[in-house]
Amino acid sequence: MRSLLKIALLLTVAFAFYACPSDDGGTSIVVRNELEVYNENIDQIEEFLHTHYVTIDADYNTVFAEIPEGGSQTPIWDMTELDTIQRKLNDINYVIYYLKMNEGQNLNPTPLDSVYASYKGIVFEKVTEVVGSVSTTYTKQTVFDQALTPTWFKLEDVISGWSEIFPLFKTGDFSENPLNGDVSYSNFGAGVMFVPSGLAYFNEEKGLIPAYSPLIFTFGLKGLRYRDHDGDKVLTKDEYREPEVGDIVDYVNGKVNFKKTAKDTDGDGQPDYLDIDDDGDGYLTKTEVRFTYVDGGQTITSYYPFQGATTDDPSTPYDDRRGIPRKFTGPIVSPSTLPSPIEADFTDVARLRRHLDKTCKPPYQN
Ligand SMILES: [Ca+2]
Ligand SMILES: [Ca+2]
Ligand SMILES: [Ca+2]
Ligand SMILES: [Ca+2]
Repeated sequence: MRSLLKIALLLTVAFAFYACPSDDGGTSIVVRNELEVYNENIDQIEEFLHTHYVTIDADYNTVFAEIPEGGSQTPIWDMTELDTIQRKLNDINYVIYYLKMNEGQNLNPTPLDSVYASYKGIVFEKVTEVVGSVSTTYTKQTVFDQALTPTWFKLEDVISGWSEIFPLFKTGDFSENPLNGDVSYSNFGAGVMFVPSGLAYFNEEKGLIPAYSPLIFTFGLKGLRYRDHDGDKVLTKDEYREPEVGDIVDYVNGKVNFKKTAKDTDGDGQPDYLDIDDDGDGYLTKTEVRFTYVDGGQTITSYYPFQGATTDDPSTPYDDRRGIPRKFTGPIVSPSTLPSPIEADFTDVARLRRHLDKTCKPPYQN
């Protein structure tokens, strides 16, 4: 019974991997033991890291080459830019090696946001060639997919390796050439990830990727779009809580189950980033985070950001330093009125936002 269940689970894992970067269908073959495959993959990756060096140009284009006999090149394994993250999936402690060539300087995505990324995907395998009585073994690299011009991806929809590694990088700057419209990017997040097949396509053959192949992705994070999954005007990045140390990260079909670790203010099983009434008080979050202002004689409805700006922009007819307020804490003028607002209600960093506060019911004062 136990082994049947295990087989059923493995089959689920095997057939439900998401495709990245492009899903052109794949062929699944016999399902092998996941731990056995992982151990094999991590050996392949570590051997590659020990035997290869990398050259990187000013745009972080990356080329890997085998260190020749007696060569003095620094193996990737010894580079200070090499780091790891660990993720537990199906009782296996997965390690993802990655190179942080440049962290980037602006914004980083959560695993639920969209990234605008250029990338190159590489598979590698040991090949032995025999000519006469001489046999030579070398590592053959094959680029199976690449996008030199950045492309949009929802990190939720792509292989786990991507949704785990991209949030560790930030976007940079870009400028457009007014003469030809060419966009150039600078100081963006640029790296390389070495992904075991269990966090990619596992037993699927996809185009030039054989089943059970660990993958290398070089990538540049050129832009990102913060998403608002539930359309409640609070960005997912402010509703979703990143797993913290000690959290058990839950996986479904080889993908992080974001719903499990995300915060759920009202405990109704619907995490905040998918809940249109986060505190379960019967009033939509969207109505709890909005405010109105008058501009040119017209009353306009807008929505507070989660966190206000550090300085007020004089060109806007409202105070940009204000974010979603907490329950107002100012004086009660008469027994029939609600507490009046004070400025700290909009700016106190540690405040409980009113859409998360069950005791704070409409009507709201602006
Ligand atoms: Ca939202
Ligand atoms: Ca909820
Ligand atoms: Ca919500
Ligand atoms: Ca509510």
